[in-house]
Amino acid sequence: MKAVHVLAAVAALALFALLAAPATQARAEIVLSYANFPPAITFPCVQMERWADEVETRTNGQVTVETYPGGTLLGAQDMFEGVREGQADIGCSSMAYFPGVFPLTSVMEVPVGFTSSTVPSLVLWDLYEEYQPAAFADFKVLAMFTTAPSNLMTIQPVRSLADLQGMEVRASGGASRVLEMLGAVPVSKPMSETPDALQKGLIQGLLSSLEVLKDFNFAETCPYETITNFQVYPFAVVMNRDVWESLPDDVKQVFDDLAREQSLWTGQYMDQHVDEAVAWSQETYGVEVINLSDEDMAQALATLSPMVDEWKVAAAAAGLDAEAILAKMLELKAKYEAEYGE
Ligand code: DTR
Repeated sequence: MKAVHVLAAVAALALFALLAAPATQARAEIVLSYANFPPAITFPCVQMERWADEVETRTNGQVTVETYPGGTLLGAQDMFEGVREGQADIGCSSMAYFPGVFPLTSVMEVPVGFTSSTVPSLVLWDLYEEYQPAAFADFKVLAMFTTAPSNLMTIQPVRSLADLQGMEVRASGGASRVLEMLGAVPVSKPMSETPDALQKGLIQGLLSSLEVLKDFNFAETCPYETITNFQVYPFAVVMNRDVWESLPDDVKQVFDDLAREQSLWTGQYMDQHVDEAVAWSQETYGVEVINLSDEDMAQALATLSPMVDEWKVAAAAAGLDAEAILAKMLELKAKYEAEYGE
């Protein structure tokens, strides 16, 4: 009889546990897809994984983020359209790959002498918050950040602006314009096609932030790195507006609280990763880091200064107060350079 009682008690407990389980999971789980275009080890995907982890932790597992690196869900060029149409809930791309589409944030593509990723990432985020650019009206923006400034990675050394004349160098967007104005021959390609172009001898180098020396192993083919600190590439992480509207308020709050923090985190991650990638390239391949003379740097910036006016004309044509936006960007640049000791 006793054993029967125990059995009955166990069965009752089991039934209770079964019935109770759904009640403790009453908060429906939210699963969000997040598309990204470059390989998983590159910085846009590293920041994506960090955001996904933070969201899962801060929502106590209520939100799960399924990440799709390497263009497995959407490529760089399809990103904004794909998120707008709901092919992915969230996506990350660079506005520099869409000339003319993002007239306000393209102010970040004017070479004004940023020396890090941290400062322009914060500047971009503040500009976004202050001006709420129309180009993002269809989205919920979850973060914005930039690359570190662009530098030359070349097969032959570029020790002066003269060495750059006629050299075929890969870039994209505003960076291609920079090369053209300085007398090089820009070859516009997405980052993913660059390794092949280098191998085939189609280009003699590239212009980008230096962390790619390690992440794409460009240090092996490009032993000369010339510091130019040209323009940065602005990036945005956007969410489908309808999906955003469907989220509960506490989840929305988590995303909002994370936005500026994530932008700053990405800038700081990139800065330390650039340093690490350069050190790794020196140790692994003995690459040489070259600084241009002060005269050449001054001449380069003077040659590139019409890019400021080109941006102003394009921004004004898009109905923006170009002078005010540019002034605000420079004011924020000075503020954050002081704050972060640059
Ligand atoms: N420099 C831009 C953007 C960029 C910099 N690092 C990476 C890594 C992966 C993808 C893009 C980028 C470019 O050259 O495309």
